[in-house]
Amino acid sequence: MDRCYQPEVEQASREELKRLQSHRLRKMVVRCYYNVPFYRQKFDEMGITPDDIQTIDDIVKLPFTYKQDLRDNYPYGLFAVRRDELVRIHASSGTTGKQTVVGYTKKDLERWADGAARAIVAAGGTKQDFIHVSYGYGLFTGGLGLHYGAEQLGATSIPVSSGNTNRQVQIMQDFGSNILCCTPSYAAFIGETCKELGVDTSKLPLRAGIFGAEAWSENMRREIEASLNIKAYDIYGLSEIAGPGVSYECSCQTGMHVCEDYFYPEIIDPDTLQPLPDGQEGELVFTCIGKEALPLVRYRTRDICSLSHEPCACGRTLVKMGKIKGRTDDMLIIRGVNVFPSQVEHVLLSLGMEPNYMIVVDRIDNLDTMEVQIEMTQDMFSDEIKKLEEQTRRIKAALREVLNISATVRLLEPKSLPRSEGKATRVIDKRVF
Ligand code: DLL
Repeated sequence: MDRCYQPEVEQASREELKRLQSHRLRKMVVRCYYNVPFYRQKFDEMGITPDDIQTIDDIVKLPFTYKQDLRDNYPYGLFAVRRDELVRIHASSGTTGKQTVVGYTKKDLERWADGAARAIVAAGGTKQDFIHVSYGYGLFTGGLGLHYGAEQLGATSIPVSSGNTNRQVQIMQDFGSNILCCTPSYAAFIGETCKELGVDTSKLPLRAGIFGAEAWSENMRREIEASLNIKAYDIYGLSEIAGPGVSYECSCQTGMHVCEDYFYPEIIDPDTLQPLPDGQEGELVFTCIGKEALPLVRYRTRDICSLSHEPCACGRTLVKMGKIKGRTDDMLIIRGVNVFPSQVEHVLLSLGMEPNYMIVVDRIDNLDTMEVQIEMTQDMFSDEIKKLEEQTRRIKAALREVLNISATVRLLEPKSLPRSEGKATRVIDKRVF
């Protein structure tokens, strides 16, 4: 059995959790109805009042909230507290349109730090550990999220932030980092840099990594574990709900336990909007039952995964969400076939390639085309042309088998694709819709 940071919640019975969730949902609905005009109007339109919400099962009566609602009420329109109660602002990166602004009260920050502390303990962290935080610090929630989680636990945070990769390796060696926190793509790059610098990672005190903020495959996990000689744990979060620590992996690594005392998850069919049972994949929806500043109701994350209430051998009773397959808005539709970048990554790594690739989608003569550009490893680079052609054929066949469409494969010279220090960009879509 794993050690837990807050066993009274992480190992609570389903009945206890349900009682707590019902109590918090009732309080939250009152807060939204009386403090947020946007929600009052929505509830009124649907003919519901706070009295209609008694238990957590009543959650299905509530309206959904969309990213667009945050944009329409930019920057602070959905906040449920006075300005003087706010202690922190963050914002989501937002590649399209306006970024979304989120706010936290002191209590919100403590609860978010609880989530991140739970994640560190679930990854085997203790007060004795040095937590090397290489997520970006700033409006992005990654850096400060793990930072406060480490301090809340009583561990020692090393707030390196992202970038300057040689220096990251130097700090890991000199300061004795035990747990590395960054995006999986940056972890892969740090592993590659260690190799280049001739650093023997088996000699480092580094034991574990807490990696999230982007989708990554099981093969990518194995690749990072081997290159850094650690155990790699997944962590999930999103600015609108809280940063990293909304859910986290335990030593069983069969899904991420959701902090469902603060963030209540549902899976819905994105087309019919109906809730889906355990095990079925759909869109993840969160309700912030434990937040004061920005208590979003049934927020549609666009992330695709499934939930499981199966007992976990780690001893935690908190529901688990499966690995995120992708986002509904990341999914590429190529000649009518749904393709997730994570599927491409899975194929490449299973063939022993490195996780350095780019997917280029275009439309030529009204037909979608997909090119997968892959960096050759040093070994491949020295191979003869015939061998390379054979490799290309093998990759093409494997991609076709998994994706059900054909793609062209272009092998690039080693180190020709940009490395990511944060969330990696894997797709260039040149089509005009
Ligand atoms: O990425 C918060 C975070 C920081 C999570 C550090 C984990 C570690 P946003 O920038 O708002 O927040 O992006 C949120 O990133 O809706 C998912 O699509 C994706 N995402 C986050 N964690 C994971 C994960 C942070 N473990 C969006 N696996 C989310 C897959 C993830 N996707």
